[in-house]
Amino acid sequence: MNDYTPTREDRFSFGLWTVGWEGVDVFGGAVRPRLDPATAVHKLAELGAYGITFHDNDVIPFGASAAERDAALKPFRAALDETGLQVPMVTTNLFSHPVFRDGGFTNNDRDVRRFAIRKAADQIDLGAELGAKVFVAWGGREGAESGAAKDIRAALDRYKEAFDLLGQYILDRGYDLRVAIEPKPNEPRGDILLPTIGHAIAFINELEHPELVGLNPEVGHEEMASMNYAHGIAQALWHGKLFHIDLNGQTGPRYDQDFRFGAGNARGAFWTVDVIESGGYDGPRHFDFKPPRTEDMDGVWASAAGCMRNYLILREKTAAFRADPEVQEALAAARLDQLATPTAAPGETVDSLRADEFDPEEAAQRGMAFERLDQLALDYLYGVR
Ligand code: GLT
Ligand code: MN
Ligand code: MN
Repeated sequence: MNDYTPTREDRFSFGLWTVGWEGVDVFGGAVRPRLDPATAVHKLAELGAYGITFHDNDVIPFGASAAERDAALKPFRAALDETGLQVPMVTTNLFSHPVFRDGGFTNNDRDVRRFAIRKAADQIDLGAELGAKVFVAWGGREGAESGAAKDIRAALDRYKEAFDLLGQYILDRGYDLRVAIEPKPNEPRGDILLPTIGHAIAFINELEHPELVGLNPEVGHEEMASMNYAHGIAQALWHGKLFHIDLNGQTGPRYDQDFRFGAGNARGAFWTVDVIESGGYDGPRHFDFKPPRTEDMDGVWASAAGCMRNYLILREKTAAFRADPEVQEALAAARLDQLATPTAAPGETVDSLRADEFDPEEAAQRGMAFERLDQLALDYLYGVR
């Protein structure tokens, strides 16, 4: 019997800011002590993760001198060397310091925008040095609370400018690294730019180097916007744009809950794992969650372990679902094979379709047999099959 113990081959990674979250929220202060980055590396390695990701300021204090930066990085690098833990992704904090009160890349203040781009480039340098393949851009403060305060078209021009400059920088330096935009509809801003996967994909098409930029969709962020996460990442895959993923749990459109993966919308999590495992995604399985404020450090590690355990449970269930002969029969009854067949044969035109003999009244009688298929999935999810 599988005991759902993660191994490095499972490629689970965690943001340092997740297990390191001290519990500061809008209603209260820290409930847990600062987590030393090197300790986090050792503990995650012990739990079976293969990677850790971080914002510049998760490790290096804002405004650090070169000497302070080196001193902060030294024990972190040592821990990476000792454990062999990878750094598959890095990101920049363009939202915590008061200078970013109106965002970074789209701040109305030009000097702040120039500073934000330099700050991101510094973290791209560090990421490339540590072997990261993805640079995540979560623009949580890029947005507005009111109408006239932000000219959205001008802000998108500036957003594009930032990605164009950074894309050129990556090319000029010859880095093997791509950028992944993380959409979110709101929180901390009243409305955030690039609020969903779809908005971000359309934006990427306007960039100078669209091939360098893709997505890092987060479960909770899409569900906050009432979107279907599994559908969203499937579309991102279809566009060749699923560069990275932020897995966590959310219960419907409300504040960003950041539950551990598998908590929250369990049915959504089932289809999420199904798409990740069968849809051609080959990046890290990255968790971006917040261990609730109720927990002490033991609870934090239990929560992190739970993310991986739930993923492995769902991976087993979705694989069993796909392999089940009754499911395959139900898929055929639901005509998934027909959906996979091109509507027109090679060389056909609209005029050839006119030659069809078709009785809509007869076709209208056909049920789609989806409920039986979905019940088989739920039987697996609920553990009775
Ligand atoms: C922040 C946010 C996350 C982003 C992180 C990357 S920071 O915790 O809530 O969704 O992925 O910047
Ligand atoms: Mn979130
Ligand atoms: Mn995230």
